[in-house]
Amino acid sequence: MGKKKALITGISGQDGSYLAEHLLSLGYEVYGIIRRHSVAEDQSSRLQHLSDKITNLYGDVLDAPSLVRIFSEVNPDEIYNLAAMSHVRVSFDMPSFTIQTNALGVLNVLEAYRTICPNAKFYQASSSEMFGNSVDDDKTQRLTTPMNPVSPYGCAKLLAYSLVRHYRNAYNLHACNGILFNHESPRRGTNFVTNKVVKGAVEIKKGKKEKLELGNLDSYRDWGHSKDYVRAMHMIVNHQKPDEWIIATGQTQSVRDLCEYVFSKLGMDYKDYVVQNPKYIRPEELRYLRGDPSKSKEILGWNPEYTFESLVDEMLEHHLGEIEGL
Ligand code: F7E
Repeated sequence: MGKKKALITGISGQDGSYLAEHLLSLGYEVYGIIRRHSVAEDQSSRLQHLSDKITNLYGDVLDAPSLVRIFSEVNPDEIYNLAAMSHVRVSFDMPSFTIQTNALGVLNVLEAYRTICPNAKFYQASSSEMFGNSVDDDKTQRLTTPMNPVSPYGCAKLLAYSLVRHYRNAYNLHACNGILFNHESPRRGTNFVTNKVVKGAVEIKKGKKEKLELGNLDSYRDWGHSKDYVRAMHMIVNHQKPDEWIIATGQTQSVRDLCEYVFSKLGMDYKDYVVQNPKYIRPEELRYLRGDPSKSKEILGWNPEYTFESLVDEMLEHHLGEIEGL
């Protein structure tokens, strides 16, 4: 039997690059869809070390003909739909684009899947942002917690999630939803709060910056490592029954806890440097996330290797190295 073929939309993102590495290590042939960018280097900067091992094809989830061409050409065994406009605050500025990409784009992908390669297995990158401010009495979100999204991003992800379930049932497809809580790494964009705080604190430590401007310090997130979460994606797709899964650590920290940890690791007090800028406050905020991953642990055997501390330490090491290298 030849190698299994995996097709990843959004391969140029944080998760796409780690997933490509993981699938290569398992012996897969990896194909990715990338959008054209005027700076060619920017469209695949996270993939440079893999360039001779993967095949990237130009396409876009909003361009249905490109999906038809690519799905026919590759004929994948597994499809990972990670393409999205992934920044929640930006989704308030670009609601229509967000909903087109994160919801209608998924519909385009599902249609190409259903009509061209219905025997493939499909993974959809669903998100804890779908819960909005719903939380169970024990301060946890689980599969039964109502979903009441509070951002254009969350609304679009909820529509996509529902479409995946509908396509599974209506057309008997092996289509799965992974509801992933926040997951970070040194490859995280620096406009997400973890990498923004780590990079900002390192720059302050090195005298390259005086203040760090943030929004709401009192929201809580369940932060894991992207490397652990892409392993879960593969397990989800390869479980015998297509289903919904929560991937989270079960721990929660506030943005303030994050600042305290990062600055104190560098021998500083965050209160001397962090200032609030209203421009980073969201029109409606998801205040608290803590996921219950027990089903994924019990049935898939998934377990995260990183803790909050080892995740942040790895990000710190990365940024300290970058600055040293200047
Ligand atoms: O914000 C607060 C902000 O942008 C986390 C995406 O991967 O996870 C991510 O969405 C928290 C929020 O991630 C700043 O208000 C304070 O409460 O890092 P974030 P997110 O919005 O939780 C979910 C699961 C996804 O699916 C998304 O794709 O931090 N916060 N001050 C700030 N956030 C940012 N970005 N910048 C600040 O200055």
